Amino acid sequence: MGFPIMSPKEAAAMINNGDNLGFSGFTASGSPKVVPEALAERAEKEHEAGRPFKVNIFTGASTNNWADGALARANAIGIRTPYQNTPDLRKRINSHDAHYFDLHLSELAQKFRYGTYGELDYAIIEVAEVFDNGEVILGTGVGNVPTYVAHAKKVILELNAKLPKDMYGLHDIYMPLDPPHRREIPIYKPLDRIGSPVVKIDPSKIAAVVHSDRFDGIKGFSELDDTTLQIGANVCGFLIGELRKGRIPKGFLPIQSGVGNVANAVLFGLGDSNEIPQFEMYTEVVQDAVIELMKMGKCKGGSTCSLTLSDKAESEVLKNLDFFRDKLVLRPAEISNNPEVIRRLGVIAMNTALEADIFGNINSTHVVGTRMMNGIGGSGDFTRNGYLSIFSCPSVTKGGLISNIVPMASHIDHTEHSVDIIITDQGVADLRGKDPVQRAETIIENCANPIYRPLLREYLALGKGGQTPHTLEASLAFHTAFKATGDMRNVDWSAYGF
Ligand code: 0RQ
Repeated sequence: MGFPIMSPKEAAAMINNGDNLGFSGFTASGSPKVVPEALAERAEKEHEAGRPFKVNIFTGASTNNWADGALARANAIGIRTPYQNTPDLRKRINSHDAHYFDLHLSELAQKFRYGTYGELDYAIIEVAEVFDNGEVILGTGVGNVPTYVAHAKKVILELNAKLPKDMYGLHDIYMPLDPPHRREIPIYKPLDRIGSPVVKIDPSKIAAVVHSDRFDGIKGFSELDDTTLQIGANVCGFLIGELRKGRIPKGFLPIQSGVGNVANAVLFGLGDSNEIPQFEMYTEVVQDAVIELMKMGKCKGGSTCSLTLSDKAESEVLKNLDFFRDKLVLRPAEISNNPEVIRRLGVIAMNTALEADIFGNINSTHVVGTRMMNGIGGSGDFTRNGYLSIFSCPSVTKGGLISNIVPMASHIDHTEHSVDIIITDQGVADLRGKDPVQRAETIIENCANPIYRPLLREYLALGKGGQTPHTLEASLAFHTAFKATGDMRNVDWSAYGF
């Protein structure tokens, strides 16, 4: 291999204060590990010497504790987009040390190509293999790699010894032309392959190859509790009902499922149900549950942007690639999350909400309307374009101090126009074809926790007309009560003159 081999520290030393960096991967999967960690150490030393040092980081989605975590602890992140989920970075975002803008994941690559965010100084890319002609086999996540390597002045590769060379053939790398030349993206079935198994990098751009040998470092899921299991059962019951009514075709439709314990429970529920036929996924993350469903034969295969697997499941997949190769297609984020393809395939989109309001608007991102949690991620790409768009969440959080069903969402990521179904541990609210008051009634009676139903009914009754009968001065009364007393149940309508 004719490329310069460097230590993480040497590679990090090439990066300058204020540089724009593009990272590989999507979630912790496929994100660079050793170079960002070395960069964070360098930033700490620069800060100790009284010199400013921050970099702007563009990724596929969230990363890992060696990248977002270490760089945030070192206060070395200037601009950050499009998604994150690391506690240390969350703190920096909410204190404005890091300037985060929250973006639909499908949009970042093309916005880069349109020139919206300027140039990339370095792309830092984890690979399973690099060839002398500059072609690389990627690892467990693709994200925005094709665009980043095409638009970076220089590329640093992390060659990860944990990734087998026979990952060749898992990836399907395709970059659409930009308007006005863009044509249809020719995916007609979830597992269609339309691109190349490798990413082609101009060899003259490869400034360093750095060796690494780390798994993605993703923890397994916690035991499913009763609430999560009930949500999973309610989602499955709803889907079976749609199947029986013929509103989902007998052969089923491709599924997208978000990350987290609820998503995992839903997938296990689908696996347990005899009535749900074998299905495919068109999704952005494949979690442990999907791997189990593939082994059972319930899931025939999945198109995804990443294998967001625990280290145990990752190791199992990498050791059994012959079994998984024809069941997995790893695509760039702008294709895995592409609105055109999602609409064409009729994807059933299933995502998690922080809170839903009684009229069907969803807050996925902001705790009590102000503090960023993670970001919208791909939930908007799928929700707006899915055949069926489902949101689930527990009916209450923190032992009942918080109702996840509120009069008015304190921040809105997905509007009433995009949300078909809301599901909690209490039941299912089918919002399709209902006006705002009908939606409110079904959400309160089917999804709200019984301890909050009387308060929500009272709020709805306060409304004095209009198609969406909000009482604006009282619309955030639940959140106000929570901020004042730590318990949303302490709403006092008399404080609003009622
Ligand atoms: O707090 O960590 O202190 O216990 O929020 O809540 O119930 O564990 O749910 O892990 O599935 O995350 C929406 C954040 C849910 C996630 C969100 C508190 C709660 C807990 C987490 P603790 P849970 P999950 C695919 C699609 C947006 C992106 C997306 C998410 C913590 O699903 O980021 O969908 N979605 N992407 O106690 C205050 C409320 C709360 C609340 C929960 N109403 N108010 N706190 N919590 N509800 C992935 C990608 O795009 C890559």
